[in-house]
Amino acid sequence: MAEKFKALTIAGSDTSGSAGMEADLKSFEEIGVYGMAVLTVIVAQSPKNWAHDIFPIDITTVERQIATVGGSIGADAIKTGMLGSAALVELVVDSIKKYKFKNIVIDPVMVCKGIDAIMVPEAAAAIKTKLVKYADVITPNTIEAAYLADMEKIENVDDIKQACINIHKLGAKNVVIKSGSRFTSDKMTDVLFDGKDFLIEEKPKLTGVYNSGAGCSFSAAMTACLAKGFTVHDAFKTTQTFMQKAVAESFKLNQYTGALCHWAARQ
Ligand code: PXL
Repeated sequence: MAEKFKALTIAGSDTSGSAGMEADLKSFEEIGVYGMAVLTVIVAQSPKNWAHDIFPIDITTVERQIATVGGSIGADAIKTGMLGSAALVELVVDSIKKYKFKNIVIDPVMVCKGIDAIMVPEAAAAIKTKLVKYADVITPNTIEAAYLADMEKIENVDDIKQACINIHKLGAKNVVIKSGSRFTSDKMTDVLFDGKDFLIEEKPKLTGVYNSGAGCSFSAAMTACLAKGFTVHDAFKTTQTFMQKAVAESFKLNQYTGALCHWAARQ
């Protein structure tokens, strides 16, 4: 029987199912990795205007969940998503050291789709000063990358490359920045910087698609690939293929948002 690999996400729940822990577990499954989840916050969206409310899980409960995996099961890779407070960021840092987690993918969630202001500034500051240095791979969007890189704006591929260099200096081993939906260009550009070389993937921007949860899913797919023992470069390429299919088959959920079709490659 083929060896089974395990990945852990430490993330928030997106009740609508398109982002957060839900997107992570769906992505793990599609890449063929057993998924485990530590819940940090619950995000509920208003049916009236889709405003996001964040309900934190208390820190002891989060600590106990991490102990379940770290103390007895282990994980071949872990991913962090929305952490919601500086205290939770610190708990994650302590847990990485305590349980010697490896293959660490940090998705430094500071904003959600449609929101460009950093949601919890003290958590963002703790990510920058305390967590980034543990990343084998970090996957910020352009807003998060600008914050981490101390840049005013990221508007083109040269800006992305500069941000990669700045974030690598904070201690992240590999930096992945995707131009994403916030770029006005008609191309999508994903950049991987390994501290030496840039790997650049460019493709035409798909129109009429939904991409809520694309950042979470991308980062989770990378995590699952690392859990299977892929190199970071191979993880990046496999994730490109997975994402392209999932976005192409995305579908509407309601008047505000839609979701990726994580199972598109299976059809
Ligand atoms: O896509 C960022 C994100 C991450 N995690 C959770 C979310 C969102 C955006 O809605 O709800 C739980």
